[in-house]
Amino acid sequence: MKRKHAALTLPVAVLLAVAGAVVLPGAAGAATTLGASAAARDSRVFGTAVAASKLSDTAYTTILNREFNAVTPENEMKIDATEPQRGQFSYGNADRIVAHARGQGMRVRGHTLAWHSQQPGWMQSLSGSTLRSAMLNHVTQVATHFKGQVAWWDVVNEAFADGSSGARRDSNLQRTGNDWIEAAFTAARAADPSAKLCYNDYNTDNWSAAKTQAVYRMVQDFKNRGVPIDCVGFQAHFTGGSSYPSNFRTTLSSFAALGVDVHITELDITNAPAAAYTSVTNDCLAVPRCRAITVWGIRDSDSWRSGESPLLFTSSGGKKAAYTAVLTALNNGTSPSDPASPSPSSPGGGCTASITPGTVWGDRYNTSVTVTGSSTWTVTIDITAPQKVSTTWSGAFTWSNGGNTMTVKPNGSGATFGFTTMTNGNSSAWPQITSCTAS
Ligand code: 9MR
Repeated sequence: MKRKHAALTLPVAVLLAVAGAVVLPGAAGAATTLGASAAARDSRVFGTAVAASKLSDTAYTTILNREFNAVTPENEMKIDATEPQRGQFSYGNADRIVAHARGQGMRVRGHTLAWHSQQPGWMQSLSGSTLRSAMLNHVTQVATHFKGQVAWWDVVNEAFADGSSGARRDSNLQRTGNDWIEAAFTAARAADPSAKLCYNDYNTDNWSAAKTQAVYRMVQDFKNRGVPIDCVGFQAHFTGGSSYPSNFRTTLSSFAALGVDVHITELDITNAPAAAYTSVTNDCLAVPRCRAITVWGIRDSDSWRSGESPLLFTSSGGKKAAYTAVLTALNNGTSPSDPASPSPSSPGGGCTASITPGTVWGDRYNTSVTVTGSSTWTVTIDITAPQKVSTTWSGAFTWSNGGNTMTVKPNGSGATFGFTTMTNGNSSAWPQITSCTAS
C-alpha cells in the first residue's frame, strides 16, 4: 500500500487526509511504536504477556521495552507460582517482572488470583469451606503483596463452561458455592482498593455465543448488586481453530454499556492475518471503554501456540505484516472520546466513507462500507493484487485498473454496501478507500 500512497498526487493526499478517510503512513505526528500509538489514542495501553525467564534475553527485552507500555506475567502470578505450599508465598519471578515493568514505566495487568487451572497440589485436594477460605486468603495475600503495583487484576479467570449451556464451569472452586466469584472480587477490593478488578475469559468474543451471554448476565448482576467489578477481559485467542467473530465490536460495546471497562487480554491469531489484527484493533478503538490490547507474547517463538505463528514479531524479532497493520490502525484510529478525532461528518469530497471490517476466513474476508454526508455518492476503493473481490452486495460496482480499483455508487439499497475479498495468498493488505465524492 505504501507504493500506492506514494504515487498519490499531493492535492489528492491532502484532500483524503482532511476527509478523514485515509491517514498516510508516516504522516506527521504518527507514533512509531505500539505503546506510544495506543497512548495517543485516549491513553490506551498496548501490552504483552511476559515470561520472567526471558528477561535475560536482550533480543526479547529490546522489543519489549521499545514497543509495549503494559505487561501481563504469563504464568508467574498464577496460584501454583505464588503459593506453591499452603501459606508459603513465593513472589520472586513475579516481582522481577513487576520491577522490570516499573523501571520502564509500563503498567501491570495481574493474572490471575482465582482460577480452576494451575492450582498447586495442595489446593487441588481441598474442597468446601476449607477451599473457600484458602482461596480468599490467597486473593488477600497476593493482592496485598502487589498493592499499588498492579493496575488491573484478573481476579477470576475462565469460570464459565464452553458450549451452549451458559452454565458455570464445574470446578472445585465452583463447588464451594455460586458466590465464590463475588467473594473473590470483594476480597481483592478490600486488599487493594485502587486496583481495577477484571473478570477474564475466552470464547466470549462472539456476542451471540451462550458463554458470552452468560458472562454478560453475571456482570450485569454484579453491577446491579454493587459487587466490585471494574472491567472484563476478552482473551481473544483466535488460535486453535477459533476465529475472529465479526460481531466482536458489539460484544465490547455491549459490555462497556454495563459500566465496565473492556480489555483485549490475550490476543493471538493463527498465521497473524493483517486484516484480522486490523479489525481487532479498530474494534477496540471504536469503543471508548476499551482501554487495553494485550498480545499473548512478543515473538512467534514466545507463543504458547508457536506452531501457528500467531504474533506480531517473527521468531528472530522482525516486524510482521500484522505488526504494521496494528500500528497503522492505531495511528489512523479515531475514538469518540479522542479530542483529536476528525469529525465523522467532515466534508472533503462532500461525503465520508467508513470501513467496518467483517468476518475473516482463512482464504477471504468481508468488508462493509457506510457512506454519510450525501445520498448521491461515488466511492472508490483500491484492492491490492493478488487479492480480488469475489462477491459484492448493496451497491452498483464498476471496475478499472485491471480489476483492482472499484467504483461504487448507490443502487437503491441504502448507504451501506459490502464485498468479499479473496486473499489469494496475500493476507497483509486490505481495502483502501481512496475517495468519496458527492454528486
Ligand atoms: O501461555 C500460558 C502457558 O505458558 C501455560 O503453560 C498455560 C497453562 O495453563 O497457560 C497459558 O496462558 C493461558 C492464560 O493463563 C489463560 N488463558 C489461556 C492462556 C493460554 O492457554
